[in-house]
Amino acid sequence: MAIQEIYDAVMEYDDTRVVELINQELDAGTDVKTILDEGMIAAMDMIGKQFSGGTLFVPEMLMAAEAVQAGLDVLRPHLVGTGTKPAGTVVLGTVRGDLHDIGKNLVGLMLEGGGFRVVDLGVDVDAETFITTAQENEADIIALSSLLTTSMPEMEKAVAAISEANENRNLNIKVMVGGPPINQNYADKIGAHGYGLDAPGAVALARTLVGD
Ligand code: B1M
Repeated sequence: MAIQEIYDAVMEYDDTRVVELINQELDAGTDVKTILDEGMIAAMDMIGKQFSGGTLFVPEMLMAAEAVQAGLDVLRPHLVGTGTKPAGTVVLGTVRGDLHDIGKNLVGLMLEGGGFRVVDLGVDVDAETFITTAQENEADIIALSSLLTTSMPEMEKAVAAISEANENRNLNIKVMVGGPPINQNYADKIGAHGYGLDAPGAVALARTLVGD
């Protein structure tokens, strides 16, 4: 059996098969990161390319995303540690106007696996909800994800609102940002405290931001 079969099952939108194959790979001792990178993320990349090329459309993208989500649910216990005291609390979400959540969920899983307590607000989240949730949970970090060039301005607005809240409400919340259209330059430009290229990068960054 090969990781290729997981890739193929995502490409065929077969969530039952994805779950079955992942369980088999886990039983065989395959590394979780290999399953993620070479099976599921590689398939989502291909789906994106086909969408860009006009050979595949939104319903198919959604079905592939559902297959990946089903796989992530199986991997969750293997990514999440049993940690005692959390390394810090992160309020996580995809910014307003953006409904993509697979990468954000992956970041959340890896943060949990890295010992952080994660409060996941889901998708299409406005700046004030991020701030009030962070206040209520005494969070150290707000983590913003954006997949669309059209939702990047919402990220900028959220970072500005968090920065204002830090000043006016006497808070000390760090902001980290990520997602495919985001890069270090953009993070610097909008005044974020850090940029995570991918889920492991987000964990390393979160550790730095809480001073670990
Ligand atoms: Co959409 N979509 N989509 N989509 N979609 C993209 C993003 C797109 C690049 C496809 C394309 O054109 N090739 C394109 C955006 C173009 C752009 O703006 N530049 C696009 C578009 C246009 C759209 C719609 C507008 C399509 C339409 O309706 N005409 C629409 C928008 C809806 C909305 O949000 N308002 C739309 C809808 C959808 C679906 C609902 C069908 C579905 C989402 C389902 C879901 O998420 N539950 C979907 C999908 C699946 C995709 C692609 C194919 C896959 C995204 C994904 O999950 N990747 C995507 C093309 C692609 O990326 N290849 C595409 C896998 C995931 C693991 O990677 O999200 O990059 P990623 O996350 C990574 C890193 O970026 C990083 O870590 C993650 C793991 O390593 N990361 C962070 C992410 N957030 C982070 C935060 C951090 C740190 C790191 O710190 C806080």
